[in-house]
Amino acid sequence: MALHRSLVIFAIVALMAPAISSAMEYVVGGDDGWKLGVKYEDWAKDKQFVVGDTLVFKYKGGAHNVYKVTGDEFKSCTVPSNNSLGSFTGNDTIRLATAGTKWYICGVQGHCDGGMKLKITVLDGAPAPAPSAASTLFSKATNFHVLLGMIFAIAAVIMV
Ligand SMILES: [Cu+2]
Repeated sequence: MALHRSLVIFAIVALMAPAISSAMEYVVGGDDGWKLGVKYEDWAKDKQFVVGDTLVFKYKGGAHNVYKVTGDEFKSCTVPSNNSLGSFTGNDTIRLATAGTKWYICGVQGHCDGGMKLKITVLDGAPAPAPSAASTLFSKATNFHVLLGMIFAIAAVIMV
């Protein structure tokens, strides 16, 4: 009986794990957060952002802020008159709702020119074709994970 229960729990965990990991939350800049002196281009380059993921801009409240801008505003470090991201709390969360290129800057005088600018490309929620061998392996592992979960779920049902 105890064995059956643990199998069912294992199956549930195995089935849910890929779903849980599908939406990512990214703290912009990692441990550095959102501040001067961080190369956000370098931070973003090895990450794959998809619709549904979340960006979190972490900074000391009052020291910085975050504006979503256009590509032209990004290039010229122009702060828009409206604040499209809501309040500046130092823990500003942005859900990536649509695919495409997104630009964010700090609106404090001189900070965008000083490097506080982030450009990312957001992909559609559907899994993109894996370009590298490592990614292919990972996606196969995920499929295997689901399959394993299903097998255990079926086995558990039969055994009960
Ligand atoms: Cu700033």
